[in-house]
Amino acid sequence: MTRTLLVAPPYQADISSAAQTTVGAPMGLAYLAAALRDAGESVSVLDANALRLTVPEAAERIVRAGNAGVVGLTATTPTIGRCAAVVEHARARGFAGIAMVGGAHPSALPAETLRAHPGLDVAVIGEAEGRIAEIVRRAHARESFAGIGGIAWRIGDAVECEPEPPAPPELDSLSGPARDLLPMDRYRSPDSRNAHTVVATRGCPAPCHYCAVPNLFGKTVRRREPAEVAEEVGVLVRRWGADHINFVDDTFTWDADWVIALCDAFVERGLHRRMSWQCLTRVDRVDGRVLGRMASAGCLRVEFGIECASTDGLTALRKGVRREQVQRAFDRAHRAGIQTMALAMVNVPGESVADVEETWRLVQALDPDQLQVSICTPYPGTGLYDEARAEGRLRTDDFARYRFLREAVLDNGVMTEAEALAAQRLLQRRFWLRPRTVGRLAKRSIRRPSLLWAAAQALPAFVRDGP
Ligand code: B12
Ligand code: SF4
Repeated sequence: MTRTLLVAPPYQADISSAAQTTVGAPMGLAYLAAALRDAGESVSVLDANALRLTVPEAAERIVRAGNAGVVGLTATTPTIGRCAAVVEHARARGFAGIAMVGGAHPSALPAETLRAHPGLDVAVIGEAEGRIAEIVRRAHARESFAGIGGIAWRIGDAVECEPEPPAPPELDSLSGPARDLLPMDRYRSPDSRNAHTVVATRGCPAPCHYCAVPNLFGKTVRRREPAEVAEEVGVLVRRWGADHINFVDDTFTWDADWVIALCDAFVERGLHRRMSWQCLTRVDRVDGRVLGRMASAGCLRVEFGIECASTDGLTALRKGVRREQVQRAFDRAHRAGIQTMALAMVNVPGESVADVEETWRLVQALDPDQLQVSICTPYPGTGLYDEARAEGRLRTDDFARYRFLREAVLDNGVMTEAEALAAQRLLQRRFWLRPRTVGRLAKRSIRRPSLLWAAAQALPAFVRDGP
């Protein structure tokens, strides 16, 4: 019988029509499951999202799993309410164990999370591999969590909180993610029906005002050994049939020498012939040499956060990049033969509808292969959230609405909510319906039929609700 069940709540239906064509593994839970197994704990993972379960169905699985003594859920800001709802439904069906949450949202607002959701008992702050076995042991034994660090817990009507987590463990000392506990046949992306996620680094030193990553993973980039990463990719290819890898690191190319060593490790093992890969990075952390090596090691696409075109907007976001650097990075990637995805933003503090037009001109000049337009959203754990809250510029306290592709919860001081939403849709539609984008997609679909499948999946919702 499973004593501990880790749960990823359902959220797929809430993200954009285009984003829904990607289903990714809950990597945090997979790492935690491995750490628990190492400690001899019997653990299972329920990826309710990939399995497309509803909240009551997920709760039913918790109860059917033999009523695990501890349930641990992973939460971002828009999914914290969903996590609490899963627990409530499970309790209504007889679940009497300890319910804990971790992830970006509880890490930013641990005590508030417990106060807002009486069904939740424990909120864990930051990376938890080093502490999870002890937390779970104490939860089963119903002992106090005092002294663990980086944790909030409920005692009767009160909430105790130890806000400082201990330093996270070295990444190479962690056991690899317990993929055998995940529904591996469910993970896909537009590029492949067998696409899998890898985490090679954690943390980011950049000062971006809107980003929760430095709060969650710290302000230095911690990297795994390139050979270890290549071994993990090799297992994904051989054991799980992966032919596309999505590196979800936030600034994959922070260290050029590390990237080159990783590319060499792929090539030495012949992996570049068996899979393609993509990553996310900053425009000021790539040059022609690195991009060239990435291309020859199988890199299909790089995603760059371009945010917005106006200098004032970039200053408000504290992005720390200039427009010339953005253009240079896209030109270099295209010259190296790597596709690009531009991650743009509207509703940036102080931005007007005219500024959004400027962003559209920038997008046209960059000529990316793909575009995602977010609506600037103040997530807890960011400077933007603290500032917007202090200045009364949050349009709602309902965290379920903090979905950066669907809602405009920040009053940016200039645009109305309707204008911000319209601006996002306009940019997305202009881009995705332009003949150049459609033509490229059609051409690439000949080599990658999964793209056609993804387009067919996304199209009805795209036409109905917008991107
Ligand atoms: C890949 C990714 C996605 C994928 C999700 C794939 C998946 N299956 O999870 C997609 C594209 C679908 C996505 C969507 C969204 N994402 Co996202 N995403 C990421 C990204 C880049 C990597 C996630 C990851 O794998 N991290 C690596 C693992 C190891 O870390 P982890 O999951 O956080 O887990 C560790 C700790 O948090 C903790 N922990 C986590 N869960 C639990 C549970 C328990 C019980 C315990 C004890 C501990 C614990 O321990 C883990 C191990 O150390 C992160 C940024 C980042 N670097 O993490 C953003 C990030 C998580 N996303 C973010 C956001 C905002 C979203 C969206 C809300 C955007 C939107 N569309 O509106 C949606 C929400 C969907 C959702 N999952 O809730 C924000 C969250 C901020 C916040 N306060 O909520 C982040 C931090 C990005 C950012 N720049 O700010 N995302
Ligand atoms: S947006 Fe990207 S570069 Fe900026 S802090 Fe977050 S992860 Fe780092």
